[in-house]
Amino acid sequence: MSQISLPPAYRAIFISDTHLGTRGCRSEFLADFLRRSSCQHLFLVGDIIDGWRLRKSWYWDKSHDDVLKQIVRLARSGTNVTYIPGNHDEMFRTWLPFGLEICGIKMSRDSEHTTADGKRLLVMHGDEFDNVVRYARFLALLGDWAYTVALSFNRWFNVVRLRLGYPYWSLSAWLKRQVKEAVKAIDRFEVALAAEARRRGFDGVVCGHIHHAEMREVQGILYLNDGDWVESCTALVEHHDGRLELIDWAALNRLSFFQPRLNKVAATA
Ligand SMILES: [Mn+2]
Repeated sequence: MSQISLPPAYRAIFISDTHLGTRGCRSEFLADFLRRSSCQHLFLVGDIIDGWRLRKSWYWDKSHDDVLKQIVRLARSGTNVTYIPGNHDEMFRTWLPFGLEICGIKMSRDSEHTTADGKRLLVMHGDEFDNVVRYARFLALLGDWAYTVALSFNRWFNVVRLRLGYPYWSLSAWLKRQVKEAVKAIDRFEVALAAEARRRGFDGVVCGHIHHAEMREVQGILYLNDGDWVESCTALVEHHDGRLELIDWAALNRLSFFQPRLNKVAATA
């Protein structure tokens, strides 16, 4: 309770692509981040609750509840919370014309935010520009370890192919091509969002959707992607002087990304 009297740590926090309701969500880390963070403005930039999973395999545990409780707690303690539905929580989009507000959380198709130093930012999920991101984007995010695993797999894969009378097929060459295409797709996405921000007279754009945190200038427009809480644990924050920063919560806290379920750091309320 003593935390409530402290000034908020950040002016604004932007998170997206948490995919609550799926096993992939790093909900313990996210609940921990929200519990230990405070801000004047919290933007939930889409794909927060994964409604697609309602039709497939829904997964929900206490830590998913904790995330929602932390968001409601922030709203109750004076944080302006804006929820921008993405394509995985599009079920909320049909309700937007009614001016939906739940537990003090305002829902909006897109939004805007002006930083302390006067930068006007357009805030949107980004799936509106899906037509430019057709490639398997996860390939662009494959780390060295995945590549090493793929290469050793390739060796055995071709041993089997040879036995079955098929010619050699290079997985690594195929992967390299895919990665190149995925990188190009991400670039097209960034350019499309920057163009939209410029068209609407903004200095920058905050988005998510492609699970790839980034902060750079794209053709004179500030492109800010807050990343995700599935493949990484990233958030975009605005400091009180207007300075923007990407936070990697897992790296910051030296949390092991590969043993999240064993981590009990968020288990205490
Ligand atoms: Mn999305």
